[in-house]
Amino acid sequence: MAAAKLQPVPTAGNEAPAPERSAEDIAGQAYFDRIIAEDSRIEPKDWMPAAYRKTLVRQISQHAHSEIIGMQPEANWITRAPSLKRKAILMAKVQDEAGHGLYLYSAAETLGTPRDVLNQQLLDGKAKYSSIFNYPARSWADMGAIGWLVDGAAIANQVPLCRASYGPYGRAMVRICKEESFHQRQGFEILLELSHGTPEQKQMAQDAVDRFYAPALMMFGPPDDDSPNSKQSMAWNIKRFSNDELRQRFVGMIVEQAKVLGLTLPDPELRFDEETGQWIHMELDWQEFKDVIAGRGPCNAQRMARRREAHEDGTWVREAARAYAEKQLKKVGAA
Ligand code: BYC
Repeated sequence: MAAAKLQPVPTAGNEAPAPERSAEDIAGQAYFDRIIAEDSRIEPKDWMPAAYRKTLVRQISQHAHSEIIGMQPEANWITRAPSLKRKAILMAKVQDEAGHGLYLYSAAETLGTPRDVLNQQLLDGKAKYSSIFNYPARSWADMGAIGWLVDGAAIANQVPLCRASYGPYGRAMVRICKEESFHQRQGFEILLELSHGTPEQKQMAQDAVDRFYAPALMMFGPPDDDSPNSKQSMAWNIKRFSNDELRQRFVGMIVEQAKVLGLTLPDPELRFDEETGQWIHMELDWQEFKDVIAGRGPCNAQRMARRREAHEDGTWVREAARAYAEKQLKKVGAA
């Protein structure tokens, strides 16, 4: 039997000495700590810890990818919208999502990672995007459920991000949240109309809510004790509330709205807790959540195939834009 190799045990004596920090880094860290303690904003040219930059690029780019992939379930329904007015509204909403993706990629770029790189990570299947967009949109009522529940969950999650410590992210979120509010209302209104329509239409609305309720609650991320990034992100004032706190708050909001809709939330354990003054929801299927973010959800393969196809289709646009930019540069150079 081969002798087991002895691993060196780090002790105070043989630890590698910590790399020396430059005076600039020390001053930068002090500035950063003060800004965070004062709850002010870090801007792109400010010194920031490498881990803070990395966390922001991760979260902002995942968010941008979610907006772009999130266009697909609704875009599928544009040609099948029940009226010209509904079609126009849905088209505007899907275009808004593209805009959100662009603001967010721009915010991520201010941290030094080019958009091409972020996009390639998505195309290579290395980047995450929100679990919710791996569920199918089966009926017109799903446009209502997506607007009401998915955009509703997005607002509950994203309003606190308007106060994120990184300036470009917080500012992008302000505009996104305004547009998300319109999205949520249009979804609510679709469901309201269906739930006051024929018994079949009401059933279609209920069926959509039944399918989107649990996946919408999962949008807030894993439970707090299984959320590796929350603690640090909250200490840096990127996240202001934990995943569970926001999920709880969202459930409290939709309980009353469901009553107005005349629809029921598919949650046998839903109850109001007098002591905490909060609505308690059922335990979610976290195995399903893990499967979906690992690429094994109902529509992951379809969503990624469509995204890659759209990227290919857009090659000529990128080439034309590049050629135009080069021409403009030459003109400036010649002047
Ligand atoms: N789906 O430590 P945790 C929209 C990942 S777009 C997939 O709690 P964090 C809309 C998480 O990334 C909605 N993955 O992470 C668009 C992490 O993985 P990594 C998108 C998820 O970052 C079109 C790991 O699980 N909204 O509204 O502290 C039409 C551990 O989680 C999910 C945003 O992106 C998930 N649901 O908290 C309509 C908002 N949850 O990176 C609507 C901005 C977690 O360590 N993002 N993961 O490999 C956030 O607020 C936070 O990133 C999250 C997660 C609350 C989502």
